[in-house]
This record gives sequence, C-alpha cells and structure tokens, in this order.
Amino acid sequence: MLLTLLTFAITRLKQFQFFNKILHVEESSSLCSLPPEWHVKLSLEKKIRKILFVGDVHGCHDELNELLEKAGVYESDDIIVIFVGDVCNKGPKSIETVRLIRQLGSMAYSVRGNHEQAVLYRLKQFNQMAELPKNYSWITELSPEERLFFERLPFTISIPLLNVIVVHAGLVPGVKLLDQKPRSMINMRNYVHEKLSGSKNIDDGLRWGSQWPGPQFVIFGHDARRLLQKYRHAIGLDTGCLYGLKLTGYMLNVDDENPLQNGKFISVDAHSAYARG
Ligand SMILES: [Mn+2]
Repeated sequence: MLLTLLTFAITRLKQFQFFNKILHVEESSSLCSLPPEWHVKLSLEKKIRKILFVGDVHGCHDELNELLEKAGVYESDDIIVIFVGDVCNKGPKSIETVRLIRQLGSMAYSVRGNHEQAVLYRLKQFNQMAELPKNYSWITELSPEERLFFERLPFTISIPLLNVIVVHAGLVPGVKLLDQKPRSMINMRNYVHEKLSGSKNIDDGLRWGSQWPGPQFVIFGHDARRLLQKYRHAIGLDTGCLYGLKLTGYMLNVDDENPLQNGKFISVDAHSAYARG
C-alpha cells in the first residue's frame, strides 16, 4: 500500500516537472536566442570596493563616457560597472556604446533589456538574409565577439554578498527568481495583483517596485516615464537620457555598513533629445 502510494506520488511529481518544462519552453519559444545562463551570480573579487549601476544608455555614448569619468571609473581598478540593459538602440551611437562597455573588460557587466533581445532577433533575420529596418543597420557591423556579448547577456545578475539583483524591467512579487518569465523580466513596468503577473502598461496595476517586498534589493531600468524610482527594496534608474533628460548611475560602497541604502546617485545631462517620449 505504502509502496503504491509512493510510486503514485513519484509519477505525479515527474508529470508535474515534465509539464512545467513544457510550459517554460512555450513561454520562451517566441523569444529567440535565450541566454546560456538566465541568472548569473556574481562574487566580487577582493579588490572591488565600489559598484556603479548604470541606467538605460540607449546608445548615448558620450553621456556614458562622461558618467564613467565623473564616477572615477577610468582612474581606479576597484570599481565594477553593472548596466541595467537597453544599452543600445534608439539613440545616436549604439555600436560605439557597445564597444565602450566591452573596453571595460571584466569591470563591466550587463543584463539583457528588451532592446538587446530585439537586436538578437534582428541578427537572426540578418543571418537569414532578410532586409533589416534602417535603425538596425548598425548591427551588421558587430564582430563575432560582439554578437557573442549580446547572446550571453543574462536576464538577471545577483550579488549574493549584498543581496542585490539587477534586472532590466522588473520581477513579479511573490514569484521565485527561477520561476520569473523572460517576458516580464525585460518588459514589465507594473504589477497586476489580480492576475499575479507583470504588465508593461503603466495603467494596468501598480508600479511593481512599490509592491516588491524584498528581502532582495532590486535595481532596474526600462521606465523612463517615471524617471528615478526609489522604494524600500528597489531602485529604478532610467532617467530618460534618450529623451534629453539625464543618464543616472547609483554608486555603492561595498564596505559601507548599509551599502544599498547609502549609495549615491551620479548623473550627467543629456547632450540632446535624441528621441521623443
Ligand atoms: Mn527597456
């Protein structure tokens, strides 16, 4: 009797896992080139004392260069820079921005934004000899290594030491990191409680960051209309550089007693309004 029950339970568990797998594949099937590692964990090298998180750059290369200068990134080897994604597209200098980030080598990391996901989709089209829209012509100049950079961008980067998670758009409150859907991680702006899901529509539900319960602290971008967002357990860094406003970073000191709460915002003004909001 006990054995029968046990066998039954194991069979059901296996079925459940099987269906769960199918659901996951279905959910992501329309997104091409999923990363080899969805969630990257970063352990900090001993010499690293500061972390600069950078909001959506969208090809604003000159402003990024200024921000990195202002934050002292070029003259120190104890700072790492983590981008919240959407480093390219819509703005003036996408390829230059990608190259600047890659020049920082192992000092720079980025998560995948909806625009990096779109680049991967266009690269696939380009490989199939399809004609690209004009605003994607820059991707034809990417080297194989630069393409690999896009392919490897994870959906999240966590730093366990600081209990912080970086994601482009957001995380659905109440859902474990491993169960978060790619589409929400790169697109959501709001949390719709009735549906227990994320939405990119800002009239649908509430700002997800305001609903995020912690304990992990989340740093995100993707929401230029709301500019800087500060919550108890989340910070939104997209301050609309693309639209002529500011490029913003958040610098924290690893040795600080309360690094996430005591970080400093550093920003530079956009040189121009490159797109209309
Ligand atoms: Mn975005």
